[in-house]
Amino acid sequence: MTTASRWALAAVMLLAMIGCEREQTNQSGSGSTTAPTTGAAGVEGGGSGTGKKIVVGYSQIGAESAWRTANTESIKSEAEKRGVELRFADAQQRQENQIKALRSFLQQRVDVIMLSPVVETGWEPVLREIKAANIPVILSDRRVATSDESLYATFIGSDFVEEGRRAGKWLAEKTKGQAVIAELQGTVGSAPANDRKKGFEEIISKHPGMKIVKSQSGDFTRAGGKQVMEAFLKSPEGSSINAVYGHNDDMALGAIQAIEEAGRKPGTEIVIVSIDGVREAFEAMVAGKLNCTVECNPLIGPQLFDAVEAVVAGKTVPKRITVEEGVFDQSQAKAALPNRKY
Ligand code: GYE
Repeated sequence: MTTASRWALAAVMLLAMIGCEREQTNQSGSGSTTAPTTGAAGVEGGGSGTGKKIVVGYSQIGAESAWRTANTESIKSEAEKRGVELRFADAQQRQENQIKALRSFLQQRVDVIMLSPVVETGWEPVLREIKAANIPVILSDRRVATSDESLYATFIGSDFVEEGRRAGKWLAEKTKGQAVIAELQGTVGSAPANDRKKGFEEIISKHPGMKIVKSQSGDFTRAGGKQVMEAFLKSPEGSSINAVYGHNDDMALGAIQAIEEAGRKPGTEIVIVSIDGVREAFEAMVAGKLNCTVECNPLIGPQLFDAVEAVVAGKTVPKRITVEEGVFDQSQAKAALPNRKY
């Protein structure tokens, strides 16, 4: 063997060793703290077992809220950690963009398609096309309305009806069942807007002294929440409103601005409860402007990629995987703030 070829051989061996080490790191690093393990044994370093990289096409809703930003970050970083190739498409909150992205992933013959559907209905035709091509679909965060469960492998996300109930229960207790409520709804037709309304109404219907006098969509954005709240306050019912229910924190934070600009006091004169538990909501609670946030955890990257690896390995995964969450009010905000991860 010549000196040159000896060097070449040594280099190849060194690269192989580094490769092995990286695979081990990937494997040990892939365990999540919260994920119920769907199991991904036999999957090497994020590969499909044949050493081939898993390719995932992911259609994300957009970047409408702090929750969404944290969700995207969790998914991107988990893909990177596991050595999965993630083809990411931001739909800017439009279903037509999502359908285009899904058809493009289909053409690219990705291994798995992941979808966070902006609204609930209208997905069946494209999901059938994907099923016909034998590409597994994982629903992330929001569900689709379909009676055909074979159109997706699993749905990983929160129980939005329960979140709505939690917000309702907290408000009923806080106001002793007496509240004139303005509701800021999420995106029209989306699962979290539909379900959070339903769960909340289920609770307040038991309290004759609690009434929703205004209800409109702020599209889950801060600007939307501010604009809608401004209009609410100027309406004939405006002066009687003494509670706000925001389907997410961003809209509640926008509403807080509108309330302050109208010369009223958020957190005292008007009690505010919202959903998500983003860092800024905790800051607003510490400042006394927001009263309560119901947690909805966006950090589901580890659970999603456990499922991705499992379906690629041919395993069956549960049709529904939920995320564990809590409720935080002002009295807990200061202590909880340093530990908030999103
Ligand atoms: O609450 C909101 C986001 O689907 C759970 O979407 C998600 C919701 C979240 O825009 O902030």
